Amino acid sequence: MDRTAELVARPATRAIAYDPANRPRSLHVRAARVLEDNWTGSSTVPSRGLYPHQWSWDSAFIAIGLRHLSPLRAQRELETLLDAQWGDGRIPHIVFNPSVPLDAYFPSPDFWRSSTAGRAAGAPRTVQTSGIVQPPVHALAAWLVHRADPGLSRQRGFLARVYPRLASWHRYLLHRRDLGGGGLASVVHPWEQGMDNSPCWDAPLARVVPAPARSFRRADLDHGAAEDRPTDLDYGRYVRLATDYRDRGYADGEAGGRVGGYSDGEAGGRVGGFAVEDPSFNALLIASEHALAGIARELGATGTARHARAERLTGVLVDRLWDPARGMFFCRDVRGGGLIPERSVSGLIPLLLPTLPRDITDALVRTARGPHFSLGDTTRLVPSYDLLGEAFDPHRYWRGPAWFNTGWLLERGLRTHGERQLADGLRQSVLELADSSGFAEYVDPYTGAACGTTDFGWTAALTLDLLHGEPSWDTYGTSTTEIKGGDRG
Ligand code: 9WN
Repeated sequence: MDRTAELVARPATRAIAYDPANRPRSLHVRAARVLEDNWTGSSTVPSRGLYPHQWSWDSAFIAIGLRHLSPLRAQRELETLLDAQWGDGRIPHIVFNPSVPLDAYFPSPDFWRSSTAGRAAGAPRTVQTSGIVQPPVHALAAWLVHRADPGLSRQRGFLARVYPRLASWHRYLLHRRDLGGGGLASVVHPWEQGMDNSPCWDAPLARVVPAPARSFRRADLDHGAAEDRPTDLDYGRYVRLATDYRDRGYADGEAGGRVGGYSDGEAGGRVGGFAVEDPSFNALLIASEHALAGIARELGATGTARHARAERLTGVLVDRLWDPARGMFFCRDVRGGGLIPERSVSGLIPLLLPTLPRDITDALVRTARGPHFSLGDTTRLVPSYDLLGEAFDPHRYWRGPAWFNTGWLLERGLRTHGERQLADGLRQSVLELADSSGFAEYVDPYTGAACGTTDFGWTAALTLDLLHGEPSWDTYGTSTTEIKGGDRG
């Protein structure tokens, strides 16, 4: 039997009971309580203290969990985010809550000035947002939310309303953000990729002249330990990049990224100085493209053209970011040229993709289990960065700690490729650590000790999702046979 047939024929995985022995309340109830407490009435904050607004990829992960509690609220979560979409298709990384004081989070709406600085790019007038983006998990989330209650979804016309917005979001990324000209989307700020201070950004960020520390006030240090957070120098560079992008009217240039501020490769802090093709960002875009195919089919189209595009993009991802010698994907520094030789969990996340060749998925699994990430061995949860890397730090944000969203994505990837035992082990670790850490934002990968904030939205949401144990090949809404072959119309 070939692998596709095997995946389709495999019986549905049943959720494994997680034993919350000696816990006063079940894990499910406590996860639901976090989502309840973080719900604002129209969306969910990642954390009441540290992140008191709506974040883009957080909302997608949160909707994936929320669908098990309230499919209606999960739909609303995504609709609220999409209501803040810009005319050029971008989904902003933060949608600000106007009732939260300006000094509660930095950078605040008066820094981004979306409705004025973003006017030419079609920023909404009535809601304030940031001007950068985050990983495109949204179509995947919309599809999973629909499937939690198709009747309600059809009755509300959920997919028909979100589909054109999601399609325009993907168009924005694949055209306006193809800054390397090779077919993948680039991020223009570390916050866009979501793993903010990953050592992957150290080299491209070194070209950016930091904004002086006295020119801004960090609000994050009011809530988190300084040693768990990015440094002031990192922040200086984040601020410089965002300021320059804003002052250019959030313009991305033309398709191919060869005009506007991007053509000169100029250093010194201009936004053109930072452009990176990241494996996880692009893998999520491709996975979401497969999900859009499922949505298109539900709405009466065939969806096969989108699956074909996703399959083609998987090939581009391999051509541009795969390193066979090291058995994983790497970031490409579009301005500096070449792959960035830092091993990040981002380089394992393409395992999510159903049409990756077998030799690549095998190599990814070997790398995940090997000394750099130690899946199922010396770590309790897969670290965000190379355990043997010089920059490894088990507590500092994305420079080593293990995060629950990446754990969830790898669990899905392992299951997609039939690695059931490893997936079961990873699932169990995510559940145990979410439980013992109080739904931490991230944990020490060796000890599981909580870092950052607790009662974190996506940790609770993805815990719920894993407790519900959905079979993997359904993630894309269709059989892998359709994804891998058939008519390309
Ligand atoms: C900047 C909200 C976000 C996550 C990111 C995470 C962190 C923000 C910050 O929090 O970033 O966007 O202020 O540090 O790195 O992945 O989406 O939870």
